[in-house]
Amino acid sequence: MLNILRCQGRRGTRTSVMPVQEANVTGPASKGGRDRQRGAMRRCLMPTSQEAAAQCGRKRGSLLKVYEAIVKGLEGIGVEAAFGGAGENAAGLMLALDKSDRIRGIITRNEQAASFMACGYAMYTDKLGVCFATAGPGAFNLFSGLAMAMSDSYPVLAVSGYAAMEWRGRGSLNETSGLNRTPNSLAMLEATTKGSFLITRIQDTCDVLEQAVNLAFDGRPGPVHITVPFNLTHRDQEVENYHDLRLRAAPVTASAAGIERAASTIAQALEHGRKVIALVGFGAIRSHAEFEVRRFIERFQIPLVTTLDGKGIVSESHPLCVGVFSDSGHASAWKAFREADVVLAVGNAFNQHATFNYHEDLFTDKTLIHVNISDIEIDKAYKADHALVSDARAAMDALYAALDTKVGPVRPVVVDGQDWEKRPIPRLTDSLHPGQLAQAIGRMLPPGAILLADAGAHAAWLGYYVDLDEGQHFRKPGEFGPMAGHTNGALGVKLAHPDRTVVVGCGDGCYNMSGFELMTAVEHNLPVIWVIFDDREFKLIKMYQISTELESALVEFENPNYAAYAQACGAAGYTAETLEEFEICFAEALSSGRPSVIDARITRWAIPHYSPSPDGVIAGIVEMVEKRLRSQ
Ligand SMILES: Cc1ncc(C[n+]2csc(CCOP(=O)(O)OP(=O)(O)O)c2C)c(N)n1
Ligand SMILES: [Mg+2]
Repeated sequence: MLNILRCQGRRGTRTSVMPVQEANVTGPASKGGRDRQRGAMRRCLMPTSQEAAAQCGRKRGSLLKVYEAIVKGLEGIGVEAAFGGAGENAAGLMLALDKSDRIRGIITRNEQAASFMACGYAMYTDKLGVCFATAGPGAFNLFSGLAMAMSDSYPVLAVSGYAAMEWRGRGSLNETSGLNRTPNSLAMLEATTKGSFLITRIQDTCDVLEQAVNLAFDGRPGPVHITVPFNLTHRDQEVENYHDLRLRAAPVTASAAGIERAASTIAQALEHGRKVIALVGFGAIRSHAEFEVRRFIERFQIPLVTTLDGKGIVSESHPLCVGVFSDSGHASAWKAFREADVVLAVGNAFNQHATFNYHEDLFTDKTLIHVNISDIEIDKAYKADHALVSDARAAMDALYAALDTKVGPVRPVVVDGQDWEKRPIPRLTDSLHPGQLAQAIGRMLPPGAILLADAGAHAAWLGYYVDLDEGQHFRKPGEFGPMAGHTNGALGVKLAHPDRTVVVGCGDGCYNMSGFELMTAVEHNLPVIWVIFDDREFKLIKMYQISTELESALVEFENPNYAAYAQACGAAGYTAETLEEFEICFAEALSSGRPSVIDARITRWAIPHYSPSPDGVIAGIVEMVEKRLRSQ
């Protein structure tokens, strides 16, 4: 029995009953400037603690300290980066990371950025994102990233320090026991994770780590937290029972009967000439279902609409691709959705913007087949006629096989309008238009690039005007939606994908909140490109104020000379006031291999494409006016 003060699974996480599998152990991996060998898979050897200590660089016969054991355990499951902040409680972890030749320790300027980077590291991989912080204020700075991992299903481990147990209640520096009016970090971190663990005995270290990491990956992935009391980091505290981590997470797959029923529904619809569409979201990208989705829509000639985050799962120029279905999406996608009789929603949680503020009539007279890895998502916003609780890739594979036996050759479907081909850009001034900026980013984005938007109107410009090719990815800031999440998270993405171009299209408000991590990028030579949509305002908030109150206030601000700032940090810095200037700067940034900031000075006189209703802009405005009149 582990001596854990708090350890709670949440709704939607299941205790795995699968047999223990051997962990995959990768060979020595990249770490700044050191010798690297990558990826050789070997069997989990379960070394004795003395062997482990020897492997960890400590003298033979010595044992592992608590953070050395944690680092060694994480090395064994292929973690190659850990992001965190400095502190006395984290000091041992910083030393252990520095000694590791597999995990690169990245100290951020603010721990919040570390938590976002851990999310970025996990975003498109099947790897654990790791962040850490010292006790108290450092740990509290991790909340935003953990909340993002919680809502966007990233497997993330946060390791934090905790004041010495023997001093609990005395109010020692950074104490967060909840006693005697100290803040209660266990309660707070438990509320923001799938499970939070306090290690009270050093010999529980590996068991707790193993349990936490398995919980992070189990079912719908998410964040977990381990906190290490200061007294366990003292010199006399050693782990005598080190063992490697055994990963048990089993894939989530739907029942054969469920697949059969869903396939029959689609087969009958196709037979009777009813319109079937696929509505695909980020869950399908997380599960690497690109091939399965394309094979499915091509074989059965099913038009594809995506959410903003499902964008690009199949090339947006594919003849069956109809665009983005969201309030800032494409009219062609709204039309295809309106006309559909059956909607196969895959890896999609029906969030507010993807449902036009939970539009009541969205599924009236439609059959909804909903595939999601989490049963919590089923029926949450809209009642599903068929629910498949499954990993998206597994479900698409199984649905294909089942449907293939029921459906013969299908005549090619011509989708009605891909309106982003003729998206007009009204020009009121000569200055750089954000739509044109987004188009240029999309046009110049190299194959395999990852484009991240942050929170704000700029995300809508990018979602609407960028066209992705297969192999490229786009991500908006998710359901928790913190500003700075991707401005900082991009560094984690880049570390996980050193061979892919990573570009952030961020608002100036988002950049101002977090742009100091440019120094982290320079220090670690992480060549991310930040394109700042510089409109000197919180455009999204201004639009909201004007649309609801017909006035706006406190949303405008002045910006620094970002190019000069970037250069002062040792990065490349550019200013672009016209489209031509931007294209030159972006081309240079793409080829420079340096962290780069482009200050794109866009006009304020532009409003992104938006409709409050899938019936279109005019119908949406009428609906809004009606609603307002009804509520008066
Ligand atoms: C941490 C945090 N604070 C506040 C918000 C609310 N918020 C969402 S978008 C936004 C404005 C962002 O401004 P900017 O980065 O300039 O983007 P723009 O809308 O101008 O494109 C704000 C304040 C948030 N999502 N996260
Ligand atoms: Mg702005």
